[in-house]
Amino acid sequence: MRAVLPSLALALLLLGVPSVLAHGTLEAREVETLLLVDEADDSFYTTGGYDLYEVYIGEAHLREAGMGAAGDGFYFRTILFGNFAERPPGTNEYRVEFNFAGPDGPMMRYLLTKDGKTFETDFDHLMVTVEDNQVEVNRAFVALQNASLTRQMALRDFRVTSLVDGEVRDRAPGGIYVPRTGGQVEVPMPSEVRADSYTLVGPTKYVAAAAARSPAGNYTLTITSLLKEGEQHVSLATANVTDYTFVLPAEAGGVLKAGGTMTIPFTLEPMDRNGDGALEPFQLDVLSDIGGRVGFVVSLQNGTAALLPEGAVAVAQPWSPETPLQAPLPGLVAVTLAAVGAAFLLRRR
Ligand SMILES: [Ca+2]
Ligand SMILES: [Ca+2]
Repeated sequence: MRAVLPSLALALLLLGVPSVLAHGTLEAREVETLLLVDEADDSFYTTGGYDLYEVYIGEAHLREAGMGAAGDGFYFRTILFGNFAERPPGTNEYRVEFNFAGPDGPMMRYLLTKDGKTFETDFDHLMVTVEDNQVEVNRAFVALQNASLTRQMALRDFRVTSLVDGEVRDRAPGGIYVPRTGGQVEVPMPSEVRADSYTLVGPTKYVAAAAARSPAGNYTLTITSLLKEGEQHVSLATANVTDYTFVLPAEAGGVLKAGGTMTIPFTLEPMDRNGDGALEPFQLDVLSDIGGRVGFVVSLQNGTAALLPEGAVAVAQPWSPETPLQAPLPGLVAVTLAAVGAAFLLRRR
């Protein structure tokens, strides 16, 4: 049985509660989408729990989560109003649950505190700033791969719930709940869903990057900021460079102003170091310090080393230093397949 009190009842219930505590605010960021706007209510400072407010979603690459696509994910950013140090006597835990659904169904991640300073969570990464009367949740991060999600999938049904010792105190969307009623008494409060779905695009809203090779074999990487305001620091990262010689200038990267562009020259040559006649592709990431990533796979294209967009087929490709750079690759592949086929037939006999 769940009753809904009119706001007048709430006013009476909370009579005597000071409403002079100033709330911090969340500044919108251009790479993020506002999902929920929930009423901020000062009663939480005395009745306990975290008061839900605005909730944003954004996408970012976190190196801590992994190289390349393994480090891509989405995050919630929000601010929780409340002061654990002044919780009602006997209170042990403030907990916030983030519910959302992907194509395979509903998912939930939580964060909780038992001391108001440190947080336990099942988010892949959690960055919070704890202040006296609020907790800024800068990034509550979910790695896409860990959640069996990929780009182009839509997330929906965003709901956030604030609980005190397991009892609901605030919902977004939804009202607030009268303490010590077992979450049965909801007080309607303004609460809006601003976006009911969000389609994952990857951490692509920060920078764009394009690679080019001149006929003389000079390579350049052109990186452009996609931001309308603010600076970001750009750097490059590679993994598994075994079969290419890849040389960057000493100062590769740096600060990129809003809308700005930088060009990085580099040298890139095939080099079959282990002599197995194949070139192992490698991953090259253009990273921005605030979360952007553009991934490339360095591989052979028509016999020439090339930066291909991540996701392009990248398997070890046959190569030898004697191979003319313009040799048509399909021919090489056909020859190799024929050789493998012949060896297989010979073995069968
Ligand atoms: Ca609220
Ligand atoms: Ca609410």
